[in-house]
Amino acid sequence: MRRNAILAGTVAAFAAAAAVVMMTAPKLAAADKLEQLKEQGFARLAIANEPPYTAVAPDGKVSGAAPDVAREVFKRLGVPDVVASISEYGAMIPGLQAHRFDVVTAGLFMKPERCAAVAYSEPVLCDAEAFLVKKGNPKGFKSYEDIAKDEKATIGAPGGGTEEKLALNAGVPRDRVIVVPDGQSGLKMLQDGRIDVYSLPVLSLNDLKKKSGDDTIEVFAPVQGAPVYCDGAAFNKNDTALRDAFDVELKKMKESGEFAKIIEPYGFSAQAAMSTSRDKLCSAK
Ligand code: 6CS
Repeated sequence: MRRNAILAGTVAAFAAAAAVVMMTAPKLAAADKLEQLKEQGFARLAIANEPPYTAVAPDGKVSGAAPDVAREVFKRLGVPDVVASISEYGAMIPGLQAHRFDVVTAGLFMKPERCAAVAYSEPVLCDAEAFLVKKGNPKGFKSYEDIAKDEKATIGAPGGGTEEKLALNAGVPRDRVIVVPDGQSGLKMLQDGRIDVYSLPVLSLNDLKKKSGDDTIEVFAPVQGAPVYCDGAAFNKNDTALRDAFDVELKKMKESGEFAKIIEPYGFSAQAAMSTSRDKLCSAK
């Protein structure tokens, strides 16, 4: 009889210990994530190479407003460097969930469906949407609906990106929404007449147009009916402790003016990011 009582007690003790481990393990893992990055010496960023949001120079140097903010925040957290890998927008969230990188810092705009899949920081970069079109905008495209109505019109946009979704949601048929891997490809496709419109955020197209030196094209902005979006740094859902630590430093930089000093030379507005919040952007209709 006594032996059974001891056995039952032991089993109960083991069950209680297991429950504690189950409850605290994820938190410990999350808190350890920052320790792991400190030991690793760098954070792995996903970027798109879409200036001025993100850029990789021929020598491999990573810049752009989003990586520059992330580099400074991680430095303050004790993670001395960042390394970046280029990803299509549509592959960023799956890559984050597969732990191929530690954070997406690429202008990945906050939208409810993305907010459900990742842990966003507070807002960093805000921008409206734009169209790159032939000079004079000969077909008069001012909205995604205008493109839907013109049965022959084609629009280029990043695969899995916001502009692709906006075009499809506005009624542009799938076969008239052309996936474009990067800015240079989109520019060339427009110049060659293979698409009628190339859509990216305003600052991206302004940068592309300026560097092209091509006066036969122009930027129409803002696209009518499209929201102004803001991105945040996007973390794996299990890394909310790391995300929270990132937010503490981001808030200090917003309050000190350091945040504005980093993003405003790229053309972004610190005020636009500081006048909204993750909660507002993730609950937007
Ligand atoms: O978040 C997005 O999906 C969009 N963000 C940027 C900065 N460029 C294009 C992309 O579709």
